[in-house]
Amino acid sequence: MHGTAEERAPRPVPQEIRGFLHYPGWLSPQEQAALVSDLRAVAAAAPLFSPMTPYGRPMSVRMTSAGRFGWVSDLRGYRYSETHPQGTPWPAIPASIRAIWDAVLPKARAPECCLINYYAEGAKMGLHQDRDEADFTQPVLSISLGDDGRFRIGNETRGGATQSLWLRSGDVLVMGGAARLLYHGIDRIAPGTSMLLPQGGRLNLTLRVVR
Ligand SMILES: O=C(O)CCC(=O)C(=O)O
Ligand SMILES: [Mn+2]
Repeated sequence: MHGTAEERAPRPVPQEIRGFLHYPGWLSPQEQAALVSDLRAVAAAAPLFSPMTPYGRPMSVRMTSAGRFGWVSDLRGYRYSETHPQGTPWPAIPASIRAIWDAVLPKARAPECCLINYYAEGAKMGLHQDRDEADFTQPVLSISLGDDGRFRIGNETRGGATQSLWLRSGDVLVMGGAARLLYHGIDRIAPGTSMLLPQGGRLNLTLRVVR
């Protein structure tokens, strides 16, 4: 033991809910602050934008990405793109974020996209499936930072009973295996529940294997 600042609490054991694996408090407060600083650099190169749905309505969530591919949406549809709407390649996935994927999912392929969603007060994300990726054997890993978000889980088709849980700052959630194609979304965020982001709101990162 070194007795230095490097020590941290053991990583949490996952709680399973409908096949999703929830790791409450995976990241220490120091790790969360370091991620936010890395994300500021990503957003400086690839600014957050408000995607338009293919149906012509702006999403309430603002987005950007890091990695070889970023997720975009406009009147042409949902897809992965090698460039930001401003025309530039996406910045690399920060090593601090990649390290979480490697620690939680040592057997998975390398992530090719880190989608960054910013929820200001009032923003939400309707129930949807993540199915723009080519290989559904590969999980999606989600990291929550900032204010609490109420995450809703449905079924493999629209409708039916749903269940919800609060995702808090520092939580990691793995959507893989039988849960990979379950409908999910964010009902709402709870403003003022975290001091991590000076402007408030919630950041969610999803790491994805695209091809
Ligand atoms: O914000 C979240 O926790 C979920 C985000 C999500 O489902 C997505 O970006 O596809
Ligand atoms: Mn999703």
